[in-house]
Amino acid sequence: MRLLVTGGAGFIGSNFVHLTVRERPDVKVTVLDALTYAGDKSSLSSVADAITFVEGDIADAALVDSLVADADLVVHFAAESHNDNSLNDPWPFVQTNVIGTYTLLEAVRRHDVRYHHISTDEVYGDLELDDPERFTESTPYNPSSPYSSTKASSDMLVRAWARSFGVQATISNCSNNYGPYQHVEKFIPRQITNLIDGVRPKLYGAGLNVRDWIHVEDHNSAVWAIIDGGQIGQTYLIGADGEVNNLDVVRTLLEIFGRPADDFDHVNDRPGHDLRYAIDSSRLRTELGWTPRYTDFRAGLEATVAWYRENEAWWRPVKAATEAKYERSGQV
Ligand code: NAD
Ligand code: TDX
Repeated sequence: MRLLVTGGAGFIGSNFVHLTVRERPDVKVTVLDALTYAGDKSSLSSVADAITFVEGDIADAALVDSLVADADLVVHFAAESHNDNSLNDPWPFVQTNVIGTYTLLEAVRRHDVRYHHISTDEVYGDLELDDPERFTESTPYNPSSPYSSTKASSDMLVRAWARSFGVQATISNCSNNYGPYQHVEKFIPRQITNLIDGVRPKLYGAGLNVRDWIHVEDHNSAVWAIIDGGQIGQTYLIGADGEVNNLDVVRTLLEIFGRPADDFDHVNDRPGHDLRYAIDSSRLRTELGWTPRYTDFRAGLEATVAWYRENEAWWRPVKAATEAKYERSGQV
């Protein structure tokens, strides 16, 4: 099978490529990635000989057409992915997440290629802390940020292209991922690398916002389960029952680093900050028999801390610039 992975030099995409090379030797992988600030080719260095890497933009229609023409399956991870950036400058989010997805959809339509669309639970908006309901495949869309609204837009395009043009598509909406190769702008790696540097973690507001954490390996095993057995035209929610509030994440990290429980700073809250995400992944579990393997969050965090300790050469070059960007935006 010839597989085109967009965004394969990013966090989840690079982990997906590693998993695929490891477990699916019959799959011929091509990665298309623009190597934006969030992409790093070195995330793929250990599999470089096993894949083809193309540097390019998913909104480049001619390039996308030629790559899709040579593929049996497209898995689309590429996106502008960080909420804080989307508040400072929304345009790249519209360009990549909306126009880029449109460009891919037109190509898979022309060449009748199977397409899997990677999306987020943020398209559903947020929940109250005490709401007994969780997001399901039928929860109405209600995105809050420029990031999540462009992801919601891209999902809508996929649904329309599937229904109107018969594109062979599936969609997955996953909760917050953590694990190796995540950019240090994101919450968990930002705090881990701060702690390695002896800097206090930075909590937005009171820190009571809840995220439904899933290890990136579990996200990617679910994506393969959907590719293998998912119904065309269907949406699947991916989650591992990992609800934790940000304050507890920081406290656990402080414990792992042997630091006092109050050794962190409260900083300015994110405007429009979603309160809680929570996923009901029953469809994925009952229909496709998927189960997560990394269900011990503390153990997963310890392994992630170890990875950042052992791979300083990977993150160190972008740490100072990332913190400078936070300084400039006033979100210190
Ligand atoms: P990331 O920011 O780490 O990586 C994005 C990758 O896409 C980078 O390699 C970047 O260079 C590439 N890219 C950006 N614009 C491009 C363009 N125009 N053309 C080609 N490549 C481009 O993101 P991530 O956290 O790995 O997220 C991957 C996907 O998963 C996204 O679609 C995101 O919405 C979705 N998602 C992420 C999470 C999460 O917790 N990180 C959760 C659910 C869904
Ligand atoms: O320094 C910080 N301090 C802090 O308290 C940062 C960077 C974040 N936070 C908070 C904000 C959120 O409540 O931590 C939580 C997680 O923040 P992010 O890592 O920025 O993730 P989030 O905004 O929840 O979005 C993530 O999950 C869904 C991904 O970035 C998205 O791509 C994905 O769709």
